[in-house]
Amino acid sequence: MKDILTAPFVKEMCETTANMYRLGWDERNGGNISCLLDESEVSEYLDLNNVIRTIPTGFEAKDLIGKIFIVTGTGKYFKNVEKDPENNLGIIRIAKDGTTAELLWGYSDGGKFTSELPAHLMSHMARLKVDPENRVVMHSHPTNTLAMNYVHELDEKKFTHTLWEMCTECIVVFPDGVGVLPWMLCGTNEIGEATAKKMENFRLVVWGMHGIYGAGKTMDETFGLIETVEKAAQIYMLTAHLPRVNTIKDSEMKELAEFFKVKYRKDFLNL
Ligand code: 2HA
Ligand code: ZN
Repeated sequence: MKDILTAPFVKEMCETTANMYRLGWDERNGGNISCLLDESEVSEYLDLNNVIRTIPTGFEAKDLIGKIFIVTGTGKYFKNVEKDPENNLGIIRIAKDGTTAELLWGYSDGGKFTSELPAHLMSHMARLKVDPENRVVMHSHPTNTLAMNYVHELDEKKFTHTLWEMCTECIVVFPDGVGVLPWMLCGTNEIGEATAKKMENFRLVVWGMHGIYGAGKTMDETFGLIETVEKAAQIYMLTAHLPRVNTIKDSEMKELAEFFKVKYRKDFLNL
């Protein structure tokens, strides 16, 4: 068996959490990531018959039975993942009953997966139906995105439209737009279900006055989606209180989307 700390999926979790922390998106224990792994890639590093312990997930994930995920731990700080991956991360497999997680590695101080596991697993199920290659779900508290929640209407058409206007490439990077949920209690199955419902149509979902969820095929793609929203939100926060002299017009956004051949939410433009 190879050393799990050298596995690309462990390294990628370390690098991504460190980047998110350095960007100021994930204070204290804020944020969480889950990534779907192939049995074949994990079996190079772990004996898949060796279940360390089982942990109830609190909900049923029938579509994910047997699937393996690497997931950040509850109460753990993104700041610390790189220093001690085995304590701050875990690799779990959804057991045959669909409601139990089998711990294969990690959470070494007796801990468990993020409290947002329902939102993650439900989002994985929703995204896999739309895109069988989806592997990553990421939650974060990016500063400007969050700030924008307090001064901008939480309407997904208006919110998306404003973001699209803030950087030329936004409509190309997230042509499917941004879904928006009102403030809801986090850590519950209810917010998980609401997020997953939005994930049927969006790869990005804002949790009102809390943060954002992103989903994608790879860590880079998912990080890049959130990063682009955060950049647009930053431009908005830098300019919202100033007179707007110039803007990207809806006809220009249409031109961009057509030139780059992306399938965009036409109903989010006013043409
Ligand atoms: O994991 O961000 O939403 C901590 C959180 C909960
Ligand atoms: Zn959060």
